Amino acid sequence: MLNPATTTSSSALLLLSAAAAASAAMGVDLNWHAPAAGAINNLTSALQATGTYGFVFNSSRTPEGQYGAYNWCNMPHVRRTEYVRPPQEEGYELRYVEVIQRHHKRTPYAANAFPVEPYRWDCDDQGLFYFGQSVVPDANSDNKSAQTYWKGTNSSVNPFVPAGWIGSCQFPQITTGGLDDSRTHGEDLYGVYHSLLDFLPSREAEGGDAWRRHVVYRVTNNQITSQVAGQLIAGMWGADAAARPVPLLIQAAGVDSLEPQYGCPAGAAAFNRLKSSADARWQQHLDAARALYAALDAVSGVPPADAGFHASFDHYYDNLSARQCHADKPLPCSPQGPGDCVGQDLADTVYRLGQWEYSHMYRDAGPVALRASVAAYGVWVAELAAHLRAVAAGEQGDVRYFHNVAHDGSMSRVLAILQIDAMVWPGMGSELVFEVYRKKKTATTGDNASQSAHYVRVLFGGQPLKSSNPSLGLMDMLPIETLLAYFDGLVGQNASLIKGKCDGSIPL
Ligand SMILES: *[C@@H]1O[C@H](CO)[C@@H](O)[C@H](O)[C@H]1NC(C)=O
Ligand SMILES: *[C@@H]1O[C@H](CO)[C@@H](O)[C@H](O)[C@H]1NC(C)=O
Ligand SMILES: *[C@@H]1O[C@H](CO)[C@@H](O)[C@H](O)[C@H]1NC(C)=O
Ligand SMILES: *[C@@H]1O[C@H](CO)[C@@H](O)[C@H](O)[C@H]1NC(C)=O
Ligand SMILES: *[C@@H]1O[C@H](CO)[C@@H](O)[C@H](O)[C@H]1NC(C)=O
Ligand SMILES: *[C@H]1O[C@H](CO)[C@@H](O)[C@H](O)[C@H]1NC(C)=O
Ligand SMILES: CC(=O)N[C@H]1CO[C@H](CO)[C@@H](O)[C@@H]1O
Repeated sequence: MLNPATTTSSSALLLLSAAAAASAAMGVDLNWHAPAAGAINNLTSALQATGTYGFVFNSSRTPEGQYGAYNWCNMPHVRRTEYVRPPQEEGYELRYVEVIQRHHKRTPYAANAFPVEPYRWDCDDQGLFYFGQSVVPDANSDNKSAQTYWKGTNSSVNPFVPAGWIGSCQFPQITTGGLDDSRTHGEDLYGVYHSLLDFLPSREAEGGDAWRRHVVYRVTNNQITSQVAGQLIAGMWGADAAARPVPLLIQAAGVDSLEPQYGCPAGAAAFNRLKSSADARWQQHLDAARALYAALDAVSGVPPADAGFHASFDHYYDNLSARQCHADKPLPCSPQGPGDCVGQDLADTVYRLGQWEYSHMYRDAGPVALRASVAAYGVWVAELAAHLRAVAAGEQGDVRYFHNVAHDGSMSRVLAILQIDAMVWPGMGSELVFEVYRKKKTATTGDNASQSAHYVRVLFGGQPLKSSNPSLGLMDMLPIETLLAYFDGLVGQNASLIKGKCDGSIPL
């Protein structure tokens, strides 16, 4: 059988050189540039500092006056109170907004449970609504479904006990606190893009029909993103959104670009390598953390041979932080020795190492950190680029606002591709906003302005994102052509480079 990778490689390479040449012609730099050196990507601080660099890990509420600071439980997003409007006298007119966010706080994944969990985690105060219903307009009123929801249960007969967490929640599911945060997030977005800027219509306009024309919501195949979307949309649009159905776009399992789920062996191999002994810096951090691992294993009962818990701090980080974000879930104690508990210092060290690991994987590991993310997330970037291109061409139709609800792996890869100067592990609800502005024609910009006067502002945590790549820099009113040339050079228009980068027929 012919190997499609081999047969496509010469045309794929042509695509690659064409894309790179077009970007070079624009003077756009496609290279990786190192992030700034700081405490997060300094292994000495990760291991030896105390506390968490002022980052919050124990509440969705960021202390008054500190909004914008990192809060793992509920990351900052755009809000009326902090939002910085572009200078109006310069004539910037907002044309399009695309948001990508991580879901809000949740129960841990089952895989992150310790062998014996000391307490239950119940979710009886909410239901996960799940049903099919006709959306044909006539049928909708006649044949509505019952409002059915999942109620976690266990049987007094079933002798099998689930591994890890015990309780009526799904592991994972968005907790009631996470639903509250999702709702506030939606209210805040409405506060900026309707109340402050009058860019989106009011909730009431045209009896609630106006906003539906202008907005699109998209989720991944992981149900927790739909759980967030339900509350977020109700937070944005109020009672009407809660009363009448709202579609959520979702791509097919196995190819979903938002999660991402499409197969990308070369990207996965590159990620695996930078998290292995082949990467000296990575191995050095695991070696340096031996004593920490021993202490954690002793309290949790996780076997030292458990590969998942010892390949990185991801599992310990998730297991501990999910508890601390929920006030009634204390840090765990050993089931063997009462009083032998995970202390806050130990948890804080795990949190610092988690930050170090994300900075390594997505930024510090070198050009491979950029290239692996480009392969693994290039399809979504090309989708975003297509939206931006349509806006610049005045062909976006009615859609003004596109909101993606995704995961930390999604956010991290976008941040890697944008080459954020100070990488963090994107916490719950973390948000990136791409705003497209058109500069109104004025006497000084001349008649040709409409052809080229679109600018992009990228906000992370509500503030303009600073990139280490000199072509992107502070992403505050970047000419749209620059960002498109950068994206096209890396992923190709319509993601033309990504299948090749994933199957190995185009070099990463
Ligand atoms: C890392 O942090 C340590 C301790 O604060 C400091 O001595 C060292 O200079 C830092 N390294 C770099 C590369 O900044
Ligand atoms: C949360 O952690 C901070 C330190 O990061 C601490 O000062 C504060 O008391 C903690 N809050 C709660 C409710 O435990
Ligand atoms: C409603 O369901 C019934 C079956 O119970 C079906 O015959 C009917 O066509 C449905 N009505 C509409 C409007 O879809
Ligand atoms: C303005 O547009 C005209 C017609 O499309 C073109 O000939 C001219 O070169 C443009 N000027 C600039 C400065 O781009
Ligand atoms: C990308 O896809 C769109 C829609 O199918 C098409 O119109 C456009 O020509 C394509 N662009 C390239 C460069 O292939
Ligand atoms: C801890 O986290 C890992 C990774 O998310 C997960 O596989 C495991 O089940 C979790 N264990 C507990 C007890 O939460
Ligand atoms: C494993 C588990 O959750 N067991 C619970 C099943 O429900 C009974 C009450 O009906 C609880 O007592 C068990 O703890």
